[in-house]
Amino acid sequence: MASEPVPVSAASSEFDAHIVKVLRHRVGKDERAAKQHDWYNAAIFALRDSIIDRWIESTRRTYDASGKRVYYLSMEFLIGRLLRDALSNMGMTREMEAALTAHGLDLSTLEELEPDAALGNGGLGRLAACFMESLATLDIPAYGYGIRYVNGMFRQRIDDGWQVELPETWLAHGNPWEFERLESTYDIGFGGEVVADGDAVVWNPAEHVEATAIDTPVVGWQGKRVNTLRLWTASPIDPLKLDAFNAGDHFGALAEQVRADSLVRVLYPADSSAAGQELRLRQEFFFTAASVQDIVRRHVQYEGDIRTLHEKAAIQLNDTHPSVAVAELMRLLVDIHGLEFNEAWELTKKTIGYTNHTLLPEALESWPLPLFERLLPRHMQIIYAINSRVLREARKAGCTDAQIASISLIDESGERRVRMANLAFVGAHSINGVAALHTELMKETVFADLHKLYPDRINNKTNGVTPRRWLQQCNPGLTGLIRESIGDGFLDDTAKLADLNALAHDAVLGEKVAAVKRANKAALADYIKKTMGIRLDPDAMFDVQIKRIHEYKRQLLNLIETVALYDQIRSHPERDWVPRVKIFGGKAASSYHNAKLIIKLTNDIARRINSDPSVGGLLKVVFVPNYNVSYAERIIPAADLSEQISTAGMEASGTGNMKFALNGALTIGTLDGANVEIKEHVGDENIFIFGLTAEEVAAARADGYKPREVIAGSRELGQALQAIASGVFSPDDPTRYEGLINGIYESDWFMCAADFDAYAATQRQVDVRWNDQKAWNSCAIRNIANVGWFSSDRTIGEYAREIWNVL
Ligand code: 26Q
Repeated sequence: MASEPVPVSAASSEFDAHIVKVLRHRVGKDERAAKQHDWYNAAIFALRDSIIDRWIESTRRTYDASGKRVYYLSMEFLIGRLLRDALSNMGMTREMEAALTAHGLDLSTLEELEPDAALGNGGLGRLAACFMESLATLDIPAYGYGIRYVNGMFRQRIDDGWQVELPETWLAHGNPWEFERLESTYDIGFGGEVVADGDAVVWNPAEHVEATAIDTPVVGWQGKRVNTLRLWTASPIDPLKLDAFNAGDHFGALAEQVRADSLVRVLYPADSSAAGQELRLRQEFFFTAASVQDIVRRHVQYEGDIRTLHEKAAIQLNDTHPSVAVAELMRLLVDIHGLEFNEAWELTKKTIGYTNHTLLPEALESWPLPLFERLLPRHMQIIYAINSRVLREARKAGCTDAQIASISLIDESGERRVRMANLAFVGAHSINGVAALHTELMKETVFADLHKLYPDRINNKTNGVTPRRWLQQCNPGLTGLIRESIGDGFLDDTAKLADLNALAHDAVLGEKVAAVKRANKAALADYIKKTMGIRLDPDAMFDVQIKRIHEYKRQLLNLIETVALYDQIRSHPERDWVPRVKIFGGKAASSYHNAKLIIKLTNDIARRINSDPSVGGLLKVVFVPNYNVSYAERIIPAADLSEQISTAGMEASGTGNMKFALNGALTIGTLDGANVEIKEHVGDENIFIFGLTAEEVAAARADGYKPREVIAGSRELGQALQAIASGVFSPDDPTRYEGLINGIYESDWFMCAADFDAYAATQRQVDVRWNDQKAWNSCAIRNIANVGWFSSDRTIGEYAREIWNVL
């Protein structure tokens, strides 16, 4: 970090004068002494002042109109950096640049000082961040509710090719975006017992912690509205037990502090398998209870009557992580506000909506009943009461015993467990999937019986991404070119990108799009050279797979094909191969052995291929360390080819797929998640689809799929697998990948072998298209023109009209 004082010069504008004043009075430095970090803080504080005015005005407007508010409850918000986003949405980027230039400072340098707010794992957390921005953009009064983790997503280091996890200390230099609201503090209880008090029921928790709100403003496009992201932090009610301390028990005296700290200490770094630890359930209840109490408190304070809650509040559950909200809201309505159970139940359902993000059985949350009962005894009673109601309805509707067992909130098949997805389903009036295919599969698989019982509840809301961050801010070159071509309308409404269709065959525009891409690739190549010491050729095809590492996402399929291609290039050096750079990035859950092995394999393959002179620059492989939101903002604008190759039926939606297409990359992908809808929008000729469909995958599994037979029928595949398994890429430990590859021979649950030939053949079609640059450019334009529908503004508009009844 630069520590040189920055040269002094005179203030050149009103805004500049404001920054200098802030530097002096809030940061406590004058221009002579100020370091880069002081200017960074001053710039944000100065910008913040304008944001606060809009924030207060937005809040007032909602109160005055007594408007309905949306409450988005999410364990994760993967926000990334805020400075560029806030400046751009406030329309103050130029002003800021000018003010900083007057002091010899560079905005992009200051932007790099901001740590990523990585309070999320991947897709689900990033979706929540895009949604917050679109809610503000559409002028919908909304609060995001979550946890202010002290350590968000871990930082990934690669040591000798292996992932090493390090804590990320994003708060080390303070956080200029946040506002602590000590007045918004709630007592959250755990454990204890439930006693009868006349007709009423009283829960006496054994433990208490305080939840305190810390707010961050969320600026919508053009600063129309500023909403609130409210994250909870925890503190002990009695931080230091003085009697214990005085009695000499210094550690015991601090136990409460430690217990509170642990609730907000870390984000669980798993994104696809339920961790199942007690601390996770405590975190879920902590932030959910604080949020629901805050919502109910606000409603009663302003409306007086709890019975109108559903008219003024829509609570959306981002997956099942906050589904204890169903029981907590029931508890507040019945135990605290004295409603009858039936009335409370109707009110709860009208208020709550639930979004499902996964069908993977191992990711469906359920808690051992004894644990749940010990931690939340009153909620357990309420869940039993809800269950008996629901099962009565099921009986009346004529459900079979098997159907009743699958609808029940309690899984009785082994040790008894509370099913959080069933709880969320029965407690919500709307249950939505995140892409059309995913929603259909929800109806046919996990929720089949619940869907039969409540056929009006499941609906689809295909995901979207915010075009401000994922086009305007990350790709100013392309944004400028689109403005020159079709005007500014698309900035307010991405549907207008469709005007580019008229220019899809304009060779001049095609070349300009390619020139922007070339510049973005050169910038990425520079960055990779600087940070990793690897030289990439910006004229090669940048073929990119960046996402969490998971077997269902099939980074392994990409790697096997890479090895096969390497083989081919060496065997047939005379052919005119398309030069490719294969870029991989992503984190593995700490406990996910095979995911970590896939990272190591990527690095082993990279080392071997990159140092082999016989491929002569035709093939390079890079694994970029610590992939995060900021890295995505560099890579996506520089990608030619977007890898979206999950086993069909397993990726609920995907959102990276949308970001790449919006930035003019072509997709190679399976008919999975939102790829299906992307294909419908861009047209079959402008996307490379391959592989089994979800239905075919299910059929193959049911019919006793035999990967060995498939491998025997594909020489290329067999050779690549043998090379990896026999240690060609791991001479230091030749058996390193034996188990991994054996898994493909033995079961191949994710169908890598089944899809290999189709994938490899499709990659060769990609080469053919690349060799016709005019055709490639025209496809890129078609992609940009036709993915405007995947804006999160469209998605949020649908939630607003069809689920929340706002707008
Ligand atoms: C649950 C219990 C205990 C510990 C961790 C978890 C946990 C945490 C995060 C389970 C799942 C997640 C995250 C899931 C996720 O990111 N899903 C993705 O959501 C995206 C937005 O809808 C989709 O686009 C992706 O397809 C989906 O994989």
